[in-house]
Amino acid sequence: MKPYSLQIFYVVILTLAGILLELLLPTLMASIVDIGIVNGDIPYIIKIGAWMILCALAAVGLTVGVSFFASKVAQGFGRDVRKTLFVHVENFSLQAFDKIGPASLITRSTNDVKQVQDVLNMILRMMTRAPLMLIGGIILAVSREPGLSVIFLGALPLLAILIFIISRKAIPLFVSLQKKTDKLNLLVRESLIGVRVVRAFNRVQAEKKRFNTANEDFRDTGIKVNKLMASLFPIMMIVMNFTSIAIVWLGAIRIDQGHMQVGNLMAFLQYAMMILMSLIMLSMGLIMIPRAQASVKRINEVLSMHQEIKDPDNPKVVKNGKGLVEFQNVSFRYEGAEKPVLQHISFRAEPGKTTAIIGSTGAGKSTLLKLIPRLYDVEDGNIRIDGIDVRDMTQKQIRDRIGYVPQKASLFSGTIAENLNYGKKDANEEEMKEALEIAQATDFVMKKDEGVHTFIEQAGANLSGGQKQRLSIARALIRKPNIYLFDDSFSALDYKTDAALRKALHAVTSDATIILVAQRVSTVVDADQIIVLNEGKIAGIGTHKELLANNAIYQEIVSSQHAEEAGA
Ligand code: DUT
Ligand code: MG
Repeated sequence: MKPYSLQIFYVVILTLAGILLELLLPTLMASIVDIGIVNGDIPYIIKIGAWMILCALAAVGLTVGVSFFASKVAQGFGRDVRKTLFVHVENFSLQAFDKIGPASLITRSTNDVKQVQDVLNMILRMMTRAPLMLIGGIILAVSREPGLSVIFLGALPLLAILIFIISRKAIPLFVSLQKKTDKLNLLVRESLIGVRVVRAFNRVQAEKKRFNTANEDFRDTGIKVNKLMASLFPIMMIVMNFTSIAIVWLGAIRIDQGHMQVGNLMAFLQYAMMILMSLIMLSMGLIMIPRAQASVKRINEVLSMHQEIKDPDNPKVVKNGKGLVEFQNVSFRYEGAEKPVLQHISFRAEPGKTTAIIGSTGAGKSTLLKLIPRLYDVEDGNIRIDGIDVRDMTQKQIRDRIGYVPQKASLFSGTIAENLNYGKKDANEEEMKEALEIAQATDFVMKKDEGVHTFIEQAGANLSGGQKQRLSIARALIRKPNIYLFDDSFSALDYKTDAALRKALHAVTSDATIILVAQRVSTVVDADQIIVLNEGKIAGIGTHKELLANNAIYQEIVSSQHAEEAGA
């Protein structure tokens, strides 16, 4: 809030001025009645009346000003928090990211921030106004008619007790409402992303039901909260109206006895209403604050998640490194998993050579690749690039040298060129063409009217699986890194394209270290070394020939694929 101190100061000053004017009104009215009407002095009535109109108009103007500055502060604050959250989440370790999950992260950085922002706006407008009004009202009322003020001794504690009871009930409901928003978000997100699967498996009805359950649950809690909040106002009105009755009654007796004037009673009544109204405003605020607090807690949970993967204080710098990758006794487990995914992995992937990793699904191949750019940190052992532990380098330094093609090609909405720019920020058209050529993507890109400026929909929805994969390869190639990581990147390509791509790749990446994960034996046969991964452990390392001669698991993979091809 610090950057907004000046605006907040304006809010307080304008509120104070507005309240002074409003507090003046009943006093002016009292003098109209007690002096103007009692003496039949018409010019006096008109003069004071004009003052009253002026005060009222000025008060309106000031309130507009208050709203203006309050909105500016609240909106600005919301924007700042969203920005901080976004930047923080982008730098998050993936372990932390997995823990909260994208659905909740989206709710937290939109809906929760909005809650806080709204309450902030309300605090600025009402919570500065209400206490000032309360104090001013009490001073003026008591100084005017100390005798009548005893009524407040009854009304105020009663109101306070009621407010306390209601807020005690409402606050937990607000917290659970926020959790249910998360759940709704999760379900909507999941079924929208999986819409094709949902339809293909005739799960539309089931999805509807799943969504309806969550939706109704949300509604029920929402209704409960609203019922409670709705009961607040009538209860307050009852207290207020009975207070007015008591004031008029006692006031009438006092007027009858000649202790008080009519105008005074009218003014006192108005001050009493101001006092009670400001109490109601305060109580509304007190109920809204816990609601925002629930959101604040959720936001802080994200902000306080420290970045588990940190750059070292004194990073080592690689000079003229060729891209030698070494695993030394590496073990790794995902957060919360009981069994490690990888155990005692040791191997060397040398520059100018291709290291292939093969193994059944779930063997840990993708996990192994993710450890190299430090998307996750190893649990045990170490990974070295050119002899330096990856944890002793800055993440930027490591990643600048790596071209990673993930198993699931993820593209961003934008043009093909913009997507390639993720690989290299300032790549020119020439470089793009070259990368696309090697990735065997030229054909389909150039077929499009706009070439590299063709627009790609969110997540590459308007491309085929193989096209996405090839663009994702081109994105890695354009960086010209020392180390290439291909995670099953040729799986969606037909045999011919697969072979052509690998041939073209070979020509340009002759000095680089290539580590590729593959399912097909045909993709790995030419590799300089093949690592057979089985349930997170290395079951054998060697060339195709060597493994074929003496590795049972490799033999099994080869024979099963031969059988498949023969069958086809
Ligand atoms: N796993 C997790 N969390 C993740 C990713 C994977 O718990 O974020 C588990 C699932 C699996 C194991 O780790 O049991 C290995 O997964 P990986 O993706 O490394 O397997 P793979 O060898 O790449 O399988 P595939 O050939 O299906 O790509
Ligand atoms: Mg995988």
